[in-house]
Amino acid sequence: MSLYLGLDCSTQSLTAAIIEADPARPHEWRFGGETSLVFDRDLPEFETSRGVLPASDPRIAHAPPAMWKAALERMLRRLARRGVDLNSIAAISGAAQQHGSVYVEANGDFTRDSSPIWLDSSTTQECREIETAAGGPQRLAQVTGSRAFERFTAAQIRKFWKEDPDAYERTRTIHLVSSFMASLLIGRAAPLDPGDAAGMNLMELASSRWWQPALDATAPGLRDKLPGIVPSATVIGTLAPYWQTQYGFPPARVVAWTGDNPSSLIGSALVGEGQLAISLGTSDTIFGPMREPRVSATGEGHVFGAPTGEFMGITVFANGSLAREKVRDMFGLDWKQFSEMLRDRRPKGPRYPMLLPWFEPEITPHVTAPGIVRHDLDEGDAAGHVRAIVEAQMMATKLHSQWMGVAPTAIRATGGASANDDVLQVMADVFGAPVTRASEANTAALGAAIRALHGAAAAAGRPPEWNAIAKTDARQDRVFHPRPDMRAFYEQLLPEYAAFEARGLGTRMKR
Ligand code: XUL
Repeated sequence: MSLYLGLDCSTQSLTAAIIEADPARPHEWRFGGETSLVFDRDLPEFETSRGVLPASDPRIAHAPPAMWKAALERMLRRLARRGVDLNSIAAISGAAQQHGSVYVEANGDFTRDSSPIWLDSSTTQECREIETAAGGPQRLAQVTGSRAFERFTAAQIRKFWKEDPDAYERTRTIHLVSSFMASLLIGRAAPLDPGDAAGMNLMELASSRWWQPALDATAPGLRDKLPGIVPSATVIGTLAPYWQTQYGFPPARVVAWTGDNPSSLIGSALVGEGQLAISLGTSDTIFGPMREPRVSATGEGHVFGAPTGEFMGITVFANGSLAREKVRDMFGLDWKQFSEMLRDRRPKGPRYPMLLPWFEPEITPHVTAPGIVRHDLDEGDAAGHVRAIVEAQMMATKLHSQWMGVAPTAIRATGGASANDDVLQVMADVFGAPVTRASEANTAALGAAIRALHGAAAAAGRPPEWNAIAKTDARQDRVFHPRPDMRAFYEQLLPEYAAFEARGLGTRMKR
């Protein structure tokens, strides 16, 4: 038996998942367990809150790259000390929060101590400049898969170049979190994969190559500072001698890292068009595989590369777990009480209480000035708020994923909050489709382990079929079916919610 290690460097934690497989029968792999380091708790010296550095401007969201580096060291040490049979580790891959950028000098020092991450929304000006210079938002979306978005790396790089041109000049390589972590593993600059590179507004989706008009629109000399782009299944090197001498790891193969969302696609067993997953994490995301890149005309979502070599569509909502936690804390509830309130409250009357979930700047729809917006909802109504926040999130998810053109017959739920049965029941009712929850909570880390296995087998000349290797343990699945009365109710409520959202946007600065 060989072991395959998948790492996920997310916003708040670093997780390692292990699967075991006989390399001759890769599709019969078994889950071997996972372990996590939580940045705020386990690396308190970096003083982050939910993995983010404190900032007085709510639009700024940075994290220290030295924290991700320290977490990787700590995780590999932990695996070595916990008696994992290191010599059996055949391959390693990983996933990371998307868009965040790491600026490194030729000697490995950082030219920027803090990395802008996906929660940053401070680059509206740079987005407009890039869109204009690259031929307009439609053109940029057609070629790169997305209009310019604040958190996408191009706008962040442009802002850095404008604010600190000397430090930009000194920067040898601009990595994404994924290629930065992979570089630490192989001991030299690692390339990107098309899944994560598509989150920069700089790559031509059709060819997986850097697109010169977008590079020119972003900052001078950028081409020379970017890593290469290789197919996701590429073995990019072996574990560097440091890890071998320090902890006794073998020279295991390292497969290119990707973004957490492309990785979750594999960890959620989504390889055929028409399947969708909803991940309830720091951000809520809805995503699914796409054979051909169909770009959102309204700018609601993005197309990224998928680890299978095809594409994926995704819409991201910044106010995910954070908004659910805000409502829980506003009324001093625990999760059990939150769930009970969600379960008990039945819709009644023509005036239905609603809430817009914009506690922090929102990505979809674009909201730069956050704040609570209520409709027929009393400030002191705890149960009303609990129901309204979850319903609003699910209705927004449905509304803003219609551009993908997929009417899902089944939805796979992942992410921390998918552990909550009552949240998944609302999801099934709003979407009018059965929702399946798999047993493995961290689909990005699992997807990375599966990608390590796939990449190693492909390098040995036996690439496994994706639909045979990307699987979950169906015996552990739990399915939530839509309730006919609630499904009908939400079908009626959806246009009302859409109108409420449009009114809310009028007062909350839409793009
Ligand atoms: C994707 C996005 C988030 C991060 C979260 O576009 O911004 O889902 O990847 O880690």
